[in-house]
Amino acid sequence: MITLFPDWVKSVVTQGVVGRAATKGIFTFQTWNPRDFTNDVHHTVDDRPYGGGPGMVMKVAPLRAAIHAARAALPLAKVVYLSPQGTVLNQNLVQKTAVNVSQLILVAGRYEGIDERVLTKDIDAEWSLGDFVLSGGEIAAMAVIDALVRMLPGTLGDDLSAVEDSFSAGLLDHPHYTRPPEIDGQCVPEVLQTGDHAVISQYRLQQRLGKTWLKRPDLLKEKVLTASEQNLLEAFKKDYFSGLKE
Ligand code: 4FV
Repeated sequence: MITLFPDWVKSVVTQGVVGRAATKGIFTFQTWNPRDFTNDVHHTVDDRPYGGGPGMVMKVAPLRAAIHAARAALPLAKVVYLSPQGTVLNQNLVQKTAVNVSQLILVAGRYEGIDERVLTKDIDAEWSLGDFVLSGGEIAAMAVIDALVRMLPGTLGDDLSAVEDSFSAGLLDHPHYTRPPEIDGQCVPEVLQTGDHAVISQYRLQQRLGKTWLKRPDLLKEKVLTASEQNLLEAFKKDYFSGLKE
């Protein structure tokens, strides 16, 4: 990652599931700081924008030199700049990248952004975390790292976890419960306590279909349902609407 805040980023990336994956050698993580590629006494990495206006812009030379150093270490890398103008990240993009990209250089901007000449000459792709503005690209870059690394074999205790995530198979995730079986008058659905895995699997698929219908109908429009899935969803809707009438 190209960042002006390597220590902060390292303190995050070395934690939790992602940190353990790095320890296990499932992926390696390095940072390059444009400030280390400056030649002036103040280690200047930003300057005022041509044409006037608020804020500062990241200068070409230090950023380009940092990207070149990263490319020298990772010659096969795809160079991605995190910005609100990029392709909005989703699970499809994460899965495609996890399968096809072995080296990734994530460029985290600060200030008002980077000089456009870096964008046109040094960047292969622009990705966005969403339609909002952050103070720096690091949080977006760390989100990309987290989403990617958990897709790598061996990162999650059970690689199946990533398979059944929200958005896998184009559906939201099913509800989750754990002990106790009843608390504050709230019970765990009986079906989950039967130990009948076929029935449980059907229940969970129905919940995924129903939740997606309720919360993200746009995803459902993209998905061709099997006859069995359609029946499960219709039964979910029937229960849902009869519950509304009570
Ligand atoms: C952003 C986003 C984002 C814009 C100017 C960093 C900031 C500052 N990055 N998805 N949304 N970046 O807001 O990725 O340099």
